[in-house]
Amino acid sequence: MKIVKVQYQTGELPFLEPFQTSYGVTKTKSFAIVTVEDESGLVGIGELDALVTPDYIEETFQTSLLALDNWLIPSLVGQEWEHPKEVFELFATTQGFLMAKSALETACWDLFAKKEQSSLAAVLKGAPILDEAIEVGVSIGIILDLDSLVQKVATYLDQGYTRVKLKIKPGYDLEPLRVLRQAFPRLILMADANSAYEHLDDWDLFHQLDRLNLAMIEQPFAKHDFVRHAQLQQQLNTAICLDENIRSLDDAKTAMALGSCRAVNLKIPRVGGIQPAREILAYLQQQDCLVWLGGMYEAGVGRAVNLQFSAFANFTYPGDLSASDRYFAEDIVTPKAEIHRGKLAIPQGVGIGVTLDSNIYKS
Ligand code: OSB
Ligand code: MG
Repeated sequence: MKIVKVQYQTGELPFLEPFQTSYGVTKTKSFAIVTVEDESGLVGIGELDALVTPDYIEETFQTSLLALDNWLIPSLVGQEWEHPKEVFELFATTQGFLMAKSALETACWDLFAKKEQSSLAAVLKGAPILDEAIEVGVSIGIILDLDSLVQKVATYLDQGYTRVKLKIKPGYDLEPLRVLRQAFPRLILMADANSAYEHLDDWDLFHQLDRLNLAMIEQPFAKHDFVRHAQLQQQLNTAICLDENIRSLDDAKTAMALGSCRAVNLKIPRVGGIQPAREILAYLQQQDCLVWLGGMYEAGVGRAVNLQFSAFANFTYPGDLSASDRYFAEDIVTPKAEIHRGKLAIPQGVGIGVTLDSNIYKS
């Protein structure tokens, strides 16, 4: 196949409520929808999910667009490829910009699956997909008022979410987690620190968290620090889960070699696309590491990619793959991801299974 034309358009969706992490507060979702067109005029779509600030990773929405314009789109247009698993390699001379690469790469997978008249999940699996829906979890931002926090969690549990992740930061950690554990003794509960801890003094805190029966503690330390995560993992019964650290298969190998974690939050945009994600998944599963799918507050296109990938991967642990209405009043695709009895339906159409609404760039 050959991509002859690439276009993108940017948009914004306001969050229903601000979302606070140890990095700060986010109020709107910025996204770009990328379209790739082949010689026959068939079009695939992908979503850029880079954040506007360089806190979670170095790449930002603006630098992603710069990389798309200057290096990535020119590397893709006019090149022959047989299968989308080859597309990530076309970007090899450009370092970094994994989220921009993912937007293009996932669009090529959508295009290929559409050409095959198959769902993306079935193309990835090489077999029909039998499941119709997948179990999902929810990521909850910092809510200082603990009664409101308990209320919020209760609402999500009513909607059927089967796992709750709470964002923590120094000064907002043990207490809210204790309160949640007391209110919901059997809840599958985990914490995500987004790299907020650094000092040895914090280690006492982790020993206290270790007694709360958390499913895992995500990314306590800095994003390139494998050694300290390994030292902490050795001391805890609770699994450490890495997010920011894992950008490539090499990172996954480093983490396994050092014992830095027992779980990984895998995000397609963070590792550069579907092909790198499935290679990392296969390697980590073979290492008996628990892998689950994370999120980047995706709009409808990115959310559909995550659903297709989940349908293929058969994750054993529910991901941060909530319904569209967990974040947004409106979305940009049909059908919207909706929760029914704790599960999201896998869209049944070809490719990523959803179509773009015509008014998507209204903001
Ligand atoms: O750390 O997992 C994270 C969102 C943006 C950047 C980093 C993270 C997150 C989330 C939200 O936790 C997950 C989601 O519901 O999309
Ligand atoms: Mg995280």
